[in-house]
Amino acid sequence: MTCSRGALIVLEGVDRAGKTTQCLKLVQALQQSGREAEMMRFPDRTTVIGQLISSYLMKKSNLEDHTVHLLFSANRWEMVPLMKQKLEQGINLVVDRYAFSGVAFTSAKPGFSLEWCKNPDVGLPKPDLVMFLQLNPSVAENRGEFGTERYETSFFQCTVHRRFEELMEDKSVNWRVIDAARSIEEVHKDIKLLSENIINFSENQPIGMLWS
Ligand code: NYM
Repeated sequence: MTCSRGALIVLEGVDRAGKTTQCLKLVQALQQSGREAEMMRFPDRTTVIGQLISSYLMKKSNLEDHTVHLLFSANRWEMVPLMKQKLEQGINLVVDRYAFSGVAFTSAKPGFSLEWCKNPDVGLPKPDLVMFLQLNPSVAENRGEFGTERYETSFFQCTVHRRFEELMEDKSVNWRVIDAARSIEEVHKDIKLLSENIINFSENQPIGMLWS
C-alpha cells in the first residue's frame, strides 16, 4: 500500500501579522483531527548557518547583503532532505515563513531585484498552499512595539509588504490572502479549512518545484 504524502503549507506576512500563533494553532488542530502535522520555521536558528543568520538579525554581527540573502536560502536548502522525508512519510508540514520572506525582505533593500532574489530558491519544494496573513503595516505597528532586531522598522515593513504584493501576482504559486485583522479564532477557522482542503487535494500529487 502506498502512503499518501503530506502537504506543504506555508504562512507568510509582515512581522506581527500572527504567523507563529496561527502555525501553532493549525498544527494542533490538524493533530486533533487525527492527521500527522509538524511545524517548521525559517530562519531555522538551530543550525550552524541559522546561528550566523541569528547573530546578524540580532545585530551582533554584520554581513554583506548578498551574502546574508544566500545564507537565508542555504538555511532552507539544508532542510530540504528532511522536509521531503517528512512529506513522503505523510506528515503535513506547516511552515512559518519560506522563500517568499527571503525575497520580500532582501528586495526591500536598495538595488535588489525580485528576480535576483528568487534565483537561489528556485527548485525548493513548492508549497501546496501559501497563506498570506494580510495586515496593514500601520495596524501591525499598533499591536506593540517593534523589537530590536534588524528590519523591525515601519518604513522597512511597508516596503516588504509591497514586495509581497508583487510576489502574489505570480499565479504559479497557490496564494490565498487571509484577513489577519480579525480575531485569532476567526483567522484560524479560515486557515484550517483551506489547509484541510489542500491536504486532501495534494495527497496523490507529486511535490512540485518552486519557481521552475
Ligand atoms: N527573513 C526571514 C529574511 O530576511 N529572509 C528570509 O529568508 C527569512 C525566512 O528574518 N524579520 C527575516 C524576516 C524577519 C527575520 O524572522 C526573522 P522571525 O520569524 O522573526 O524569526
